Formats: sequence, structure tokens, C-alpha cells
Amino acid sequence: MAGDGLGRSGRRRRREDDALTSPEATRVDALPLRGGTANRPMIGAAPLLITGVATNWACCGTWDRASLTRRLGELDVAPFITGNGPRNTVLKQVNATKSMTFGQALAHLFGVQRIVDGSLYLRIGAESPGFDELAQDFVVPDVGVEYEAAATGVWFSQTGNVTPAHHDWWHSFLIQVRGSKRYTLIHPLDAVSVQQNWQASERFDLSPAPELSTAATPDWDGEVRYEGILSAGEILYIPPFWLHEVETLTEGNISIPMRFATTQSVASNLHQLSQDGLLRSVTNTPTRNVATIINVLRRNRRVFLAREEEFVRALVATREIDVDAARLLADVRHGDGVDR
Ligand SMILES: O=C(O)CCC(=O)C(=O)O
Repeated sequence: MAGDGLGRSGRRRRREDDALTSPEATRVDALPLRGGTANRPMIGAAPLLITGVATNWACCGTWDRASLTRRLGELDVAPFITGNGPRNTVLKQVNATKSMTFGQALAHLFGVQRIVDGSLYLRIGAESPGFDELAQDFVVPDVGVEYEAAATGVWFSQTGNVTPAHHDWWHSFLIQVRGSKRYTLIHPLDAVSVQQNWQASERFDLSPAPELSTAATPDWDGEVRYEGILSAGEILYIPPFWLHEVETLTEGNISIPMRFATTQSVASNLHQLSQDGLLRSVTNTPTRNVATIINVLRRNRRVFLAREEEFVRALVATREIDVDAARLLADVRHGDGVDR
């Protein structure tokens, strides 16, 4: 508010005696559904902690080191190595992988036998051998939107592994099969202010985002954040575009991230363009090849210009402006239409 004399922190509504905590995601006992019903929350509306749904699936009852080794122990896998620190970043574009058998990976992940120096994070995606065998033990529920098999998988993790803050473009159900994870979720409209103090390499490239938890950000002045523990048998529903950070709290940890398509999009095309558009291709390709980067940026610019053109044509038509849209665009692009 103009003239109120308060700085950023002064504008915060947090009272002096408020404990610095965030609520956990709302607990429900049914999966959300497109449009919702009397007994089912509406998919897309808010994060949820869903209890009592996955508990009876065979994966939650039977997956342990012995049974998985018996079934798939000889499978060739290539887990990410995540380092030895207390906060072992997991970034698929950055972490090195090491080939081994699934049996060896499980021995390391469960803390039974040390196979590498550091921790492991293993993803068996829908395209990987072994996935179909594992998929017999869980259900793909009907939530009224299309299942995205290619983005679904089974993830094996160890204490201290951290997937840093990021957002995805799908409805995500993080099904916790074994052990527990800590999660922090931030509303998409808080994302811009959250990122304001990040380093450029954290905002625009692959340096891991700074920790978002309440403990790590006592000066948080955003508006919507949830934080809590996801335990075995529970499902965390993460709506599209919500920032999320996930830390593994136990050894031999198993989750199934199950994804479904969304028709939702963030409100601003420009925001979407930088966050979800082709610039993300640069971020996801750890290249220093200038020609490759130029090509991606050129493609990005063509997409942007096409959107700008669409907008200008619509504006001219809707307001019945007596101007040729192409001429107007040319003026804009050459800078000679400014301040006329
Ligand atoms: O479980 C994790 O480590 C990360 C989960 C996640 O980022 C996701 O499901 O999108």
C-alpha cells in the first residue's frame, strides 16, 4: 500500500507470536475426480493427503528387499548417484548414473551392502524392463483425466535424498509404498516471489533450488505453503504447476509417482513461455554448444512472435481498430510505434 511505510517484511500479516509452521495438505480418504462429486474432491483444486486408498494394493503389502530381489534381482538398472551429504540433490539432468543389477541396487538402497560411495536414487520408468512386472501390484485409478503412462514410474530412494523445488505440468499422485518422505508445496502464484532471491543459476539453470521448508526459510512471506510427512500407504496429490520439494526420510524408500494429463495452464502466456516453453529445453540440456543454444532460442522466439501476432490480430478485430494488424505488428517490432 502506498505510503504505509512498511517494507516487505512489514507487510507480512504474520503476528509476532505466530509459530513458523505451515499446515499439511488436507487429509481425505478418497481420490479427487475431474469435476468432483459429493464424496470425491475436485481434481486440480488443491493438494491432498489421501489415506486408505493405496493401503490395500499389493505393492504396499508385499514389496521389500527380499521379494523384489527374488522377482527382478538380475535386472540391469542404472541408478543415479546422489553424493554423501546430508542433503543429496537428485536432478536427473545432473547426477551421474552407475550400471548394476537391481539386486545390488536394492542391497545398497536398503543399507545392507555398500555398492558405491554415496547414496542411490533409482527410477524404473514405464519404458524400463521390469516396470510391467511391478505394475501388476498397483492400480491405475479412474480420476476422470487421461493416464500418462510415460511419465509414471517406481522410484527407490535413501535417507537424505532431496528432489529440489520444481513444478510439473501434470496431475501428480505420489504414492508412498515404503518408508516416508517430507514434502513442501507452494502455490503456483507464489512461485514468482519465492524465486526472487534465488541465484540466476537456480532460477534459470540446473543449480538445485534453495530449500523451501519452514525450517530453512524462516523469512518466508509467501501466502500458500503446505508442509508435512507422507507415510507408507498414503498418497500425496500435487496439482499441476505447484512448486514441490521432496526429501526422503528413510532407507529402502519406495514411491510410485503416477501422472495424469491436465488441460489446465498457467494464466499468463509470457510466464508459461519462460517456465514451460522451449527455454526449458535449454535448461534440460546441459549443453555449452553455442549453435544448439542459438537454435533453441530462435525456436522460442518464433513461438513468442506467433503468440504476439495472435494477440494483436484479436485485439484489432475485437476493438474494431482501423489499422492493418500486420502493419501494427511491424511497427511494434521495429520500435517506431512507441509513444505515438
Ligand atoms: O519423491 C521424490 O523424490 C520427488 C517427487 C516428485 O518430484 C514428483 O513426484 O514430481
